[in-house]
Amino acid sequence: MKFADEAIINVKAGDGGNGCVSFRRERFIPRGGPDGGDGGKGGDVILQVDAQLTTLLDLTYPKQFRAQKGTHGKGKKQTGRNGEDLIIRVPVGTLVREGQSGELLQDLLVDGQRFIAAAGGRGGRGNARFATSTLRAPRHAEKGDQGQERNLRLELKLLADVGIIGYPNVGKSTLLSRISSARPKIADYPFTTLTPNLGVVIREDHKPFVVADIPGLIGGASKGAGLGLTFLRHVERTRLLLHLLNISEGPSRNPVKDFQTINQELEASPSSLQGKIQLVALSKIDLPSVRERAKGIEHQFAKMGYRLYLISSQTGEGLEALIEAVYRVLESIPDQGDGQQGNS
Ligand SMILES: Nc1nc2c(ncn2[C@@H]2O[C@H](COP(=O)(O)OP(=O)(O)OP(=O)(O)O)[C@@H](O)[C@H]2O)c(=O)[nH]1
Ligand SMILES: [Mg+2]
Repeated sequence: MKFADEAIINVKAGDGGNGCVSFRRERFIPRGGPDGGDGGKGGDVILQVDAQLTTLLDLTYPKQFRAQKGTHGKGKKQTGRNGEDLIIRVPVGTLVREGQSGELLQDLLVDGQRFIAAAGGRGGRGNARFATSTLRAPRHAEKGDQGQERNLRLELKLLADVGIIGYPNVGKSTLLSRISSARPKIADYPFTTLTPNLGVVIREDHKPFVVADIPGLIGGASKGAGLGLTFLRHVERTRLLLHLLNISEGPSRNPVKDFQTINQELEASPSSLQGKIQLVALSKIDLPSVRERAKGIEHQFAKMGYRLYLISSQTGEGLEALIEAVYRVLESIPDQGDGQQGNS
């Protein structure tokens, strides 16, 4: 499966132009000195953050990015032209990793931020530069340096404040569609959501916050079951997780066990989700079978130290109380990016 939030690209900066070997040839000046110019510098390949972008989709094809070469130096001390830089636009939250080792090279967070992905080669010096009092007619010039080339893995981490997590089909996307203007696909089967959806929650007297609806998780996800944990990196930077539970499938569903299973997967993930604050909500409270069991489940969670929010994305019940709780948590913890950037 191909995800637009990851792209493997090859970047090659421009080679520097060669220096030139040349001598002045003019009438009446029999032994003109060396006048070979320097080669131009090769263009850099630069990644630049563009806040308008939300995906890396544009980079999945083409995969190769080449900046222009510098041109060679010429006689009469003419310096070669510098190659033009190639600018690749990427969304906010792009992580740049070395293609093979996966080593993190840069974390692109701010609109306009730039990272030189491959540095252009230096232009070679022309022979005019090598003239000395003892060597008046140097017959050599430098070749331009080669432009840097490397493979990079780009990953997009969405910068959401809140991540909605839970089993497939519990109503995560429906909740997002209810509290924000996002319109994710909703359907009565598991794994409807294949890539994260984002929405902004706007309420009077509050700073808007961004919610990410993450594809459903299942037991074994850390070992690749279902869609795996690929998308958890999107919630690494969230300040809070909203853990959604659903028991509408009937009494076979044990919400405490579901809650623990997902949390074990989070523990097993390489990302830094352990210990993130979670709000826990039981969805589809409009269904009589759900409401019947809600009280007992509330008690079970209270014993574990969690307040259980009872919500229905269909009727809207409990949603404002949940959003208020989210605001309270967000106001009590530092902004995204602070102290979390190193954990990628
Ligand atoms: N009765 C009722 N049904 C709901 C409610 N919320 C969601 N549903 C239904 O539950 C089903 C699954 O909803 P989704 O929002 O697609 O669930 P999801 O958690 O995003 O699922 P995945 O994307 O597969 O992980 C849909 O048929 C929804 O209409 C609710 O509050 N009440
Ligand atoms: Mg969904």
